[in-house]
Amino acid sequence: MTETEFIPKAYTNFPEKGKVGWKAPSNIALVKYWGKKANQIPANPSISFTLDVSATITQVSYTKKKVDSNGFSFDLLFEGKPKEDFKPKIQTFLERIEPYLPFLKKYHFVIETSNSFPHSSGIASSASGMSALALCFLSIESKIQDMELDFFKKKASFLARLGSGSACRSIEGDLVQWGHHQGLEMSSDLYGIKYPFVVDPIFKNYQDTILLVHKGQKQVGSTVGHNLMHDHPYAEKRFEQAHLNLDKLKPILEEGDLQGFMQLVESEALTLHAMMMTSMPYFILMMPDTLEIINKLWRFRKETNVPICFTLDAGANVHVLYPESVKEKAIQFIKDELVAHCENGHYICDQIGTGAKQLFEE
Ligand code: 2P0
Repeated sequence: MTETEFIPKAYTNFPEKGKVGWKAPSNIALVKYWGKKANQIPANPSISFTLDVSATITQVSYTKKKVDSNGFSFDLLFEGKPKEDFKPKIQTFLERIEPYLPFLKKYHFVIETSNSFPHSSGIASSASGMSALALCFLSIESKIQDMELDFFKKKASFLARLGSGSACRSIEGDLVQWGHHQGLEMSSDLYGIKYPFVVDPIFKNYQDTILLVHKGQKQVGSTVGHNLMHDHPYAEKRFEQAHLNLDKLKPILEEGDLQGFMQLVESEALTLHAMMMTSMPYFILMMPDTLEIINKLWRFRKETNVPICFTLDAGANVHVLYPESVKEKAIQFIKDELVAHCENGHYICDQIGTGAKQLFEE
């Protein structure tokens, strides 16, 4: 589909008011998105596990304005309290999505949002936050104009991408691919799609224990981070590698090849960090505890053969990934050896999830 296909036909009916609510999950990339072009177009394709526990709940009340005005009108409450510093990001999001949701200036919105994970946990909330908000606005449009479920999911992902790239992978479960890739004809730079190939059951209930090594603000925001890939000496090779890794991942997922999976996922995580270390300016986003965790995990895996591996986001926290069949052993190891490296001993037990859920519609 093209961008213009997401522009609706002229509306004929506008409800006076209503309220919608959605819960949208976070996601963790296996092949990473790092680098983008104009209009939130990714420099390379990526694939992620949709999470389950880490999620954002958003509800949007809408009331038709008495007098048409040219601007957006909204109040924002985060965990029950007005949150002025989130407003510019929402304003930019509304500006970007307005061509595709031309009803937005007709209403006043009250947006109430909260996260299932602590805001200052260093866990990306932009993916779950922007996908929940995109779903709320699209639900309102679906009351003005009918749409098919398949189109709804694509458009929700398309809109979420305009808020935050990785958010477009947070609409559906359980594996989502975003970005055009030759190996998957229906893939698109404009939205994420549910991974359509055969996946071995070993990957079905995969676990993700998120070790919160550093809960503070991220050292490098995503805009600065993606921009580091412009004029980066290794950018082209890295983008090529992401395509190759998606090709390699297909038989790994199909055959339940855990060794292949662990190797590819860890290499992707370290490559992401290597890109940040070799850019100008350069950053080290891992902390001493991040490295301690990685070394202990490798030692444990070598000694026990338990198939447990790690991945990283653009920060110091570690996502420990393993199949459900070794959950007991993995959790014991995490508690005995890794939790000591977490800030205040905090970690989140998450797993693969099935995607966003509508909570209500009034
Ligand atoms: C990912 N990350 O694939 C990569 C890996 C972090 C590390 O996408 O600027 O918040 O909003 O499009 O999606 C984080 O960047 O960036 C990210 P924007 P986003 O999950």
